Amino acid sequence: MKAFLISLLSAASAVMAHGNVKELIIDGQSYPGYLWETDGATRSPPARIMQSLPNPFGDSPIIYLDNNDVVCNRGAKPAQLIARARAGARVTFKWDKWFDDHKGPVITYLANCGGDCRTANGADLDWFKIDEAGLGSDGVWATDRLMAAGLTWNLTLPRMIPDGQYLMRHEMIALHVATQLNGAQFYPSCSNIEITGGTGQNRPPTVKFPQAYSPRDPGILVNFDTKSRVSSYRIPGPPLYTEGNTGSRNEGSNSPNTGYPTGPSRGNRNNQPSRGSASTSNGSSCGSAPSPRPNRPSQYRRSLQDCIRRAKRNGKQARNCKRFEMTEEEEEEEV
Ligand SMILES: [Cu+2]
Repeated sequence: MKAFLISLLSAASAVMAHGNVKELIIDGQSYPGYLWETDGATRSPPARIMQSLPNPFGDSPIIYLDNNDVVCNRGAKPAQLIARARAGARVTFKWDKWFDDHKGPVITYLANCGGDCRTANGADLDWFKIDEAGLGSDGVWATDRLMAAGLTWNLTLPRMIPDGQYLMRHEMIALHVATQLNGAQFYPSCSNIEITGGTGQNRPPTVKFPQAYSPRDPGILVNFDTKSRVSSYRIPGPPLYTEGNTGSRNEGSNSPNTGYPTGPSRGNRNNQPSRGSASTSNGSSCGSAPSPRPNRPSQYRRSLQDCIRRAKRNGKQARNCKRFEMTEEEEEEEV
């Protein structure tokens, strides 16, 4: 009975409030985010620039990468307002709350809607990364910088892309249990902006979501404990889109350390806590995984089965589930 209660409690804690963007300031103009608790509780939610978040659990993590939830969040519906933004405008994201043990990168992408973003489905679009920060060379995580800046994140829009309507996907990724497969937590949202006045000469290479992320990417399935000093971290997704060496695009951003920062090793490995347990004990509301940590191969197998089951249920092909398959090496390990 006690064990049952404990597992119920930890399952509940896995869906407790974490955070999302409550306001965007674009080119000096303030826009509310999608306020899932109130907007999502009304029959006809007010028009927003941000695609809908689920209610309940609009601020809970996305875990699985084998479906479209990670693109713009669960059940995201196109937003009906569009924020005007000059090319090169400053964008500020204001988050409502965050846990300081939820450490990881802050990443923002754009995708041209090819016309009207009010009917846009993020999974159909072509994305490029316009801002990223992970582990700074000072050893400070981007999420910590965001918290220190009053839960805000700033970036500058590109100046050299074609004018038009874009979906802007902004996310934090929490890595506190990411030593486990499907342990990383994604907190994405997508907002409509219309960029004008750009020079238009660049056509950035693009990726699709959710395919841009894979459960075993080095920045998603990690080999370090975020409670210890981490020496390097590779931000997931495609390379950052940059506009030559003008160096101006990221001015005013609180993410000066772009690229794939590999900070200096900060040594003292002796002080690192044991990695045996993935659960935290420092008062986080979402530190522990919903179930005890199985060894990795059987967890892959379960993810594969989950993936195939979900694909079948949604009438899709299980082709994307291939990435959950074990390597021969891992099969052997399990025996
Ligand atoms: Cu959490």
